[in-house]
Order: sequence, then C-alpha cells, then structure tokens
Amino acid sequence: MTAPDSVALYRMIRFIRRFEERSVDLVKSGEIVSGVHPCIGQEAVSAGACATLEPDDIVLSSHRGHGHLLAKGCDPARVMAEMAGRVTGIDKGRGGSFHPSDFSANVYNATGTVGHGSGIAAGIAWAAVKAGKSTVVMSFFGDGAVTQGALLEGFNLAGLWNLPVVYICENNGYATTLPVQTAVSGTITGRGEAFGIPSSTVDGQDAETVFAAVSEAVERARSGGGPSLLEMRTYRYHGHHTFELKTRLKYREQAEIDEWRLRDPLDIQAARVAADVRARIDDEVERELDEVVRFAVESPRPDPADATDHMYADGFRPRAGVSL
Ligand SMILES: Cc1ncc(C[n+]2csc(CCOP(=O)(O)OP(=O)(O)O)c2C)c(N)n1
Ligand SMILES: [Mg+2]
Repeated sequence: MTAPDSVALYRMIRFIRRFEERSVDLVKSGEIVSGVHPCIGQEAVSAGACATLEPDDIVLSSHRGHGHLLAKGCDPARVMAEMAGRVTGIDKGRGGSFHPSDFSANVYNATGTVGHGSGIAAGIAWAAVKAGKSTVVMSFFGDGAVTQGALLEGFNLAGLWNLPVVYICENNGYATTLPVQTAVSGTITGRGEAFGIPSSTVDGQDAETVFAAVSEAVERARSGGGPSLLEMRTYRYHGHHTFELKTRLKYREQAEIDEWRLRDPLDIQAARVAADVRARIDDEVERELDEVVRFAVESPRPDPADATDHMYADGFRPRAGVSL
C-alpha cells in the first residue's frame, strides 16, 4: 500500500473545511439560495477515501457531497458557482448544491435521493468490467441510507457479480434529526456481510486511518476481489442543512458536539504537519478561496428563457408561443 501523504491530506481537509465555511457565508448573504448541507466535521472521510483513487475511478456522491467533489478533483470555483446557481457551474447552475455531477472529474452524480447510489454504482461497475476496464467505483452515502431497500438491492448485485465497488457509509449519527440508534436495526456492517461483502467499521475522523482502510478496499476491487463496505464513524458539527440556522432544532446536546470537537479531523491531521508548512498551506487555501468565491459571485445567473435547455439530449425547447 502507498503511504498517505500527510501534507496533502491536511491541505485537502483544510480546503474542504474553509470551502464549506465560505459556502455557509454565501447562504447567509443570499448568493446561494438553496442552502447547503455542510460536511464540516466529516472532511477526513472525503480526503482520505478519494486520495486512494485514480483519475479514471468513478465517484457517486450524496446530498452532503461538496467534500467528495473537491477531493475527487472537481474545479472548486466551478463547484461553488454551481452551488450559487451560476452558468459557469459544473452543471451550468442546474444541479446546485444538491444534484451536481462532473464527468470531467468522473463524479457521475450526487443526488438528494437517499440510498440511490448503491444500485447505480453496481451498474457502472458492471459496465466497466464488461468493457475490460480496471475502474473502481466509490459510492458515498449516509447512515440514513441503510434503512432504504434500494441500498440492499445494490449490495446484492455487487456481491453476486463480484463488482469493483467500494461502498462508504458516513455514519454521522443522525439522519436529519433522527439518531441512528433509533432508526437502524442490527448493524451497518451486518448489511454488507449479509451479501458476502467484506465490511468493517473505521475511525472516520482520522484521514490516515481512512486512507489505509480504503486503500485495501480499492486494491481488492481493482484486482478482481469484489466489493467492500466501510462504515466511517464521523460527526457533522453544523446542522443537517443551513435551514437549521433559522429553525434552531434541538435534537442533540451541546456536550455531544463538544466531545466530537475534541476529535476534529482538521486538528488530528494538523498534528502531523510542521507549523510553518501549515501556516503556508492555510494562507494559500485562503487566497485560492478568495478567487473561488469571486469567480462564483461574479458569474452570471442563467437566463430564464433557457430553463429547459440541457434537459433532453435532443435539445427539447418549449413550444413556440409558450412563454416561461
Ligand atoms: C429516499 C429519500 N427519503 C427521504 C429523504 C429526505 N432526506 C433528505 S436528507 C435525509 C437524511 C439523510 O441522512 P443520512 O443518510 O444519514 O445523511 P446525512 O444527512 O447525515 O449526511 C432525509 C431523510 C430523501 N431525500 N430521500
Ligand atoms: Mg447521517
């Protein structure tokens, strides 16, 4: 297994953390109208898992997906522009924060439909095997997805056909406001094991532990050893969605948040990087993000007359005389 690059992991975690904090600022200032699901607290999973992939490998993301996109190599300025609904976004502003895709970085999609990705991942992996490719497909989802039947159908096919899929469950303890222990019967890893898929639980706050566990799963997938399921134990420091800034839902104790703050993935990785190197990286990240935000907010919004463009391959347009 290749050793993890501690500095690169620190940089990616720092970048995702500050990107997310900047995106929350843009929600507050009204530039991102949809709101966002920040992955603040979960960055080590995205950074550590995607660092094991090759550019040709494929990622399927979730509604809490900005970290996956950035770690897989999407252009951050175009991701932020997408979240702000601008024409320069990776999907011309039509996907937004919830439903982005970026084929240039092999991020096939991220949707808000919880549990959707497992079967799609199996299908993409099957197609890659049929085409004689050594592509690995990585499918991210939350603990809320493990109570969805569709997830298990995907596991079944991936196990049955020995497909090169790495399933990554980010168990952050909650599905919106629902604690995992009140929703999930049995264990998350038990769901993989039931389909003959090697499954394990991993410390999702430590990027290097994530990297090691995912590397093993990726190597197994690439060498024909079939799928894996990794349950990443992690935590989100912010609310489920930025709507919580207004609703002030009370479903978890401050003491619990504080306890998880003691294992902040940014601090854990920072401890492995020299202070002067960190200071340089932090500065570079800030300057890069200044440009990212500037690009996003200065980009034009789509023309309402083009609302139905790009919906159909043959370029469907509204009937003549029908105004939008
Ligand atoms: C099929 C489906 N059911 C319900 C929802 C509403 N919903 C959106 S996010 C969410 C919670 C998801 O929790 P989890 O999978 O743990 O991800 P997290 O938000 O914690 O990252 C739910 C229930 C949905 N989007 N799709
Ligand atoms: Mg969750």
